[in-house]
Amino acid sequence: MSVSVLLIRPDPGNERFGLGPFFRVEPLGLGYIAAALRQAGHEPHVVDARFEPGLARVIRRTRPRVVGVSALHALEYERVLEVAREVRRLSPGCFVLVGGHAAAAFPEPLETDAVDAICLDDGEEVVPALVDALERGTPLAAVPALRLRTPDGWVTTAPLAERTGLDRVPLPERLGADRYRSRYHCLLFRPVWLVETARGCPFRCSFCSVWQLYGRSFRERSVGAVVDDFAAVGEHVFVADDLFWNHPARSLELAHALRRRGVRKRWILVQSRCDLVARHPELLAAWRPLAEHFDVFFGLEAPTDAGLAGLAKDASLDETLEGVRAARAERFGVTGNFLVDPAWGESEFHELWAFVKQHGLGRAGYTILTPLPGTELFERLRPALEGQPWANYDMHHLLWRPGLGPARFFELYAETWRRSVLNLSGDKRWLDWVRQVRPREIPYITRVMLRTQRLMKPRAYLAEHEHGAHAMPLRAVDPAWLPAPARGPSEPDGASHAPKRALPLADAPRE
Ligand code: B12
Repeated sequence: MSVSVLLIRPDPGNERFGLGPFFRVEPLGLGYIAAALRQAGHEPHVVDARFEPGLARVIRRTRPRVVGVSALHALEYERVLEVAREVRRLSPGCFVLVGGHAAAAFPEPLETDAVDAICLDDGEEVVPALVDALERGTPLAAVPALRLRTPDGWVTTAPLAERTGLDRVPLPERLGADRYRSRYHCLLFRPVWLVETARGCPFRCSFCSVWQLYGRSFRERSVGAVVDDFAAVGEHVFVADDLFWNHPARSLELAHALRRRGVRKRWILVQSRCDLVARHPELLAAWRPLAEHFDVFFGLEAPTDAGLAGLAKDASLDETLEGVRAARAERFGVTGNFLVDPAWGESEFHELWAFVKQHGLGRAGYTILTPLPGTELFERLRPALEGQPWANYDMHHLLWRPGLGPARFFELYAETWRRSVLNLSGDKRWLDWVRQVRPREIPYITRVMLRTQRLMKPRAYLAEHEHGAHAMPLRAVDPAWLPAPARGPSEPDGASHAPKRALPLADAPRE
């Protein structure tokens, strides 16, 4: 029998700082789960609560037996639990399941009475298996990759026999997301579609929770499925892949297949590494014709070799510069992110500003080094982080006492943002932004740009830090808890499928 399953993308609620207001994209993970449920004969409903808040009405409309709530970011844990509690109150008979990156990487905060199970892996196999078990009344303990609430406490079921192949569900169901399509945007571009061609990353950057969840594995969707997806979506595409172009031969094949199909978009954004494109400029040349505007978001991270090594980036500053140069040579828009460490003194800020200026990196953004749950860094700093609200894990809040003290730290952090193109009193003015958009988008881009100005106001950060809804005193970090600088590359998952530092990426075996 077909089971009605409601899949909810909650409103994270905390978007005063950070990327949230500038990038709103569809819940693609729920689209893949919906497709898997449809394949299994069930009736999925995807609801984006950022644009459709009334849960009571949604539940009346969809009459679910199972409600799945997505927890993509750690900053959303508290909101996810609020949604779960509301579902319980409105529909006590529903089974409440939580899943998504943050839930799988670190389920602990979700283990409450409001939740029945937490998905510890990707959802394409696990969710239909769980729904089938509920429908048939078979033991849930036999469903893989779950944290399960039982009368004896929370238990973990067996892991999936192997990582879910991405072709198991080749295309997402976009029916749900299409109801909100006009609301999805990335800065200037609207509406936006999210497309996934591959999942995972073989590198081991200390601040990232993705490789730690997926054991440095890297999975690819088949070229045919990706081409069908690209051909079906609209003119603005954000590629969700953790590391685009990781497999050069397949990336070239994909570019050629897309060109043969006549795919050409108005805008594409991908996320990649500088060292990768520095070594494979032919990928840039092959992909550039596929869009009128093509942005690449690089993990720039640090302006020095020592800084990169301290983050286990396994790349050099020369490679950063070569990657940026290669991308610019092919007329890619170069964006990216630097990490700002709360341990910094004045000189590290000045070093960053000088680097950004020298290399014209005004389109980069800046985030505060944040120990994400699911990382080793988080485990090390745990004693100092105790009690910090999850909503503050948005990379724009301090979670422990900075070396310079909060007031001076925020002054310098805001000053760092003032050096970006988002600063309307900097080199790029409001009129320059407006000239880039279609006339009907002018009111919208004006609103977005006004909101971004908060990133440049030290007083805004300080007010948030001292009196914000989630204000919490900061503890000092014992230097012994901080990671030792740069060790040699360790082995992923006990296997040997991660690229060694000296190997060209083309030779890196994949799962
Ligand atoms: C797209 C994306 C965004 C989008 C928003 C996405 C959205 N829909 O709202 C934007 C660009 C806005 C964004 C912003 C940020 N992001 Co983000 N984002 C991603 C990214 C790159 C891809 C997610 C995705 O769609 N993947 C493709 C789909 C198909 O996969 P999926 O979502 O994982 O879904 C599968 C499973 O997770 C599971 N699943 C998903 N939902 C559910 C629900 C249920 C019920 C179940 C059972 C299973 C399940 O099944 C799905 C199918 O297998 C991830 C990287 C990643 N690997 O997760 C980072 C990631 C989630 N983001 C991250 C971060 C840190 C941020 C920011 C804080 C960064 C910043 N600089 O400000 C901001 C926060 C914004 C805010 N205030 O809310 C971190 C989160 C780490 C953490 N533990 O919190 C990640 C993991 C990146 C990283 N390398 O560390 N992000």
